[in-house]
Amino acid sequence: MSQDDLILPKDFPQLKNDTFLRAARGEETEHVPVWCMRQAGRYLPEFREFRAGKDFFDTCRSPEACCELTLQPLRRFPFDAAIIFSDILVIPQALGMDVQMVPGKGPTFPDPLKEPEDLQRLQPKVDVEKELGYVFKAITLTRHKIDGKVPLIGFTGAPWTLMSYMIEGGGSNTHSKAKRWLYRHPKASHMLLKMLTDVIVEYLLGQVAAGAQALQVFESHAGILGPVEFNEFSLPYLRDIARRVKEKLKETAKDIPMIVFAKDAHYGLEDLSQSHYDVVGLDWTVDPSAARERTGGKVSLQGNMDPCALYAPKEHISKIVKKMLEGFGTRGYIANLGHGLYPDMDPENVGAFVEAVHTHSKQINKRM
Ligand code: 1CP
Repeated sequence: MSQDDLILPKDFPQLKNDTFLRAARGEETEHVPVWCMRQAGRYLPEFREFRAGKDFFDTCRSPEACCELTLQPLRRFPFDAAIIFSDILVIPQALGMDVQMVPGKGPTFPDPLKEPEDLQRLQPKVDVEKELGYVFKAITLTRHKIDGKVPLIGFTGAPWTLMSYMIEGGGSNTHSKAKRWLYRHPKASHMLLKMLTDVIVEYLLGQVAAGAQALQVFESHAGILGPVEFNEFSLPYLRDIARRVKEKLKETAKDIPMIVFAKDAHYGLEDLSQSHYDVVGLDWTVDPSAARERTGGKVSLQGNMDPCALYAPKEHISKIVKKMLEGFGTRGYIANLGHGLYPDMDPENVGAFVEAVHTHSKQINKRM
């Protein structure tokens, strides 16, 4: 038997905890499920030890390494879902761009897109299986190794967020180079966004075929857009992705919940709740009960404790969690942070967060 035969996407172990999937569909659960964005990350000493001395994207290209890093947080905490270890910037790489992870600086594009002519440098027709097959292998391997403990989430960056990295060449406070394109080159911007959307749809379908049991789309840079630009350059593509992925999955009879996380796009909450996603992820700037009211029971909600609340003493974390649960209610709700964990966070406090979600939600459910 070859190495590839060992990780075929079939005969996966039976799922033992489907709380996360049921909450995503709005069904009743005994407790509120919880996971954290960046749960596989540098706040864990075992993560730092494993990653030490290795190139970030080399790690992403190793299915065994991605599997190990995905499983690490599950050995410590009773999370109700796992997210595959990878990065959103593997898509610009698949389109032919060079992206490096520079320690202490973050992702860096040595040769970012500058003018619309630069679009010609991108691969016009990406062979997703060939360019991103390593992510699919990581997902399949992890589905086997996770042994049905919890569902595995696949993910992608959304078109606008990826476009902004491809033009900025890395992280940015203003995103003014990328926004310049929206105002000066709207046609080329739409061309690029459409190109990214097509690759993303195939990429997500490939992740499901490989074994992903839910999908999250990260529009991390939504907040840099105003409502008008969001409605023109982000929302239509987010919608198109969910519509096309769902349409295709219908043929396979697979029910895969889709989550959209458009950070800081509070103005877009009503629209996001009617954009074919099952779950809308929220950052911490949105009040839980107001979010419920504005989304009118059309979707499940995910989020949204301020990650920095994890710096508080454990008893205080417990109180914050209780209030958050009371605001969202315990049905159709997945607890998470409003953004990813930071490297200096104490794993013990992450544990306290998870425990508080489980304990308080069980108590609230008992009272009902
Ligand atoms: O060496 C390291 O470990 C670097 C830190 C790191 C990690 C752990 C990066 C660099 N990426 C990741 C993994 C990662 N990235 C995951 C793994 C699964 C998990 O959550 O546990 C996920 C889902 C991502 C997604 C991602 N990458 C996003 C969307 C989520 C978000 O934070 O808004 C974004 C914006 C990125 C880009 C990125 N990758 C890494 C960094 C430091 C950044 C942000 C850079 C910036 O814009 O300043």
